[in-house]
Amino acid sequence: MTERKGYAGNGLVHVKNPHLDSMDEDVLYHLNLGTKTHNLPVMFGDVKFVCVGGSPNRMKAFAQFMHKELGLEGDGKDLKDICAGTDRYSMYKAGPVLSISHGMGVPSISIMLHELIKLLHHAKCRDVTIIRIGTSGGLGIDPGTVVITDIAVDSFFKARFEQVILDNIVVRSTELDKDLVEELLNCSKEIHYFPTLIGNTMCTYDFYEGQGRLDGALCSFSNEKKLEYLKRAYDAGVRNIEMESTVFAAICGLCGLKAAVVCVALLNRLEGDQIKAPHEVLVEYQQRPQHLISIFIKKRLGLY
Ligand code: R2B
Ligand code: URA
Repeated sequence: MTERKGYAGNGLVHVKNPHLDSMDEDVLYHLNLGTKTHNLPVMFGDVKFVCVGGSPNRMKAFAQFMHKELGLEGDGKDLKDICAGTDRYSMYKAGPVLSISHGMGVPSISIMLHELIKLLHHAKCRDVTIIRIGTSGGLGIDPGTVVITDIAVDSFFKARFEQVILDNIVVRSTELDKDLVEELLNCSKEIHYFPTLIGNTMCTYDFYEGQGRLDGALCSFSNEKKLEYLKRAYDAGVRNIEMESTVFAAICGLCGLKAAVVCVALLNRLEGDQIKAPHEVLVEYQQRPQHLISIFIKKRLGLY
């Protein structure tokens, strides 16, 4: 069974859970927020852009960067972690931009997205665009290249995400917003110091064996088999590999959120497995998707 995408004609987030209405309180446990303990509409009602990424420090840096770019009052340096009461995720707000970490892998981002989307629903947010800004392994592309995901695919190069619900497998579409992809590519034309391209992104359940690496604690395949698989992925249009895009696309799509995935490639997987670039180089690479998204947000707000 394939589920249908959400339709949010009024711009509101579409939660598809009949049980929520009968709950007198909703505790967003992993975010340390709740409908009785916090005034979510006041705290978050003006959010229009949600940016998510794996690392808490990177998402703090992004919020500080956006604070400056949007010319907001005060020192962006003292932005507070809204989820400070938990060390599962961190969350920062800079005007209409919410910046949240999601940890590594499908289960981690999935928990965060359930609670984030309920938060946007309780806060009555409208017309929210959500973007994952992350890192990835490139396929046949230079390290430092930024990939805007066209289609998020699984390890079989299929545009699907399989969610086990009770003891059923439910197949969900991983379609992303095509217009958003073009809008982001247009924004990338303003930036000349790194290449940006559109390609398919493969999402895996593991960094080592799951991404065909030879350098994990376990490996049962040869270099030839690895390269044969990665080349087939390349021929299927895959240009980068990461660990969250399919579930991100599936959940956001079902809830009527316009979503995009923008990841920088830290290495070219056809040339190796280990990430050996110096720390400063990796830090600069990770700022590239942030730079692109800042132009996108400023253009949307009429500030660019
Ligand atoms: C990219 O980087 C992480 C693994 O190093 C993972 O979260 C991902 O998708
Ligand atoms: N993140 C991944 O998931 N894979 C890589 O190779 C690099 C970053």
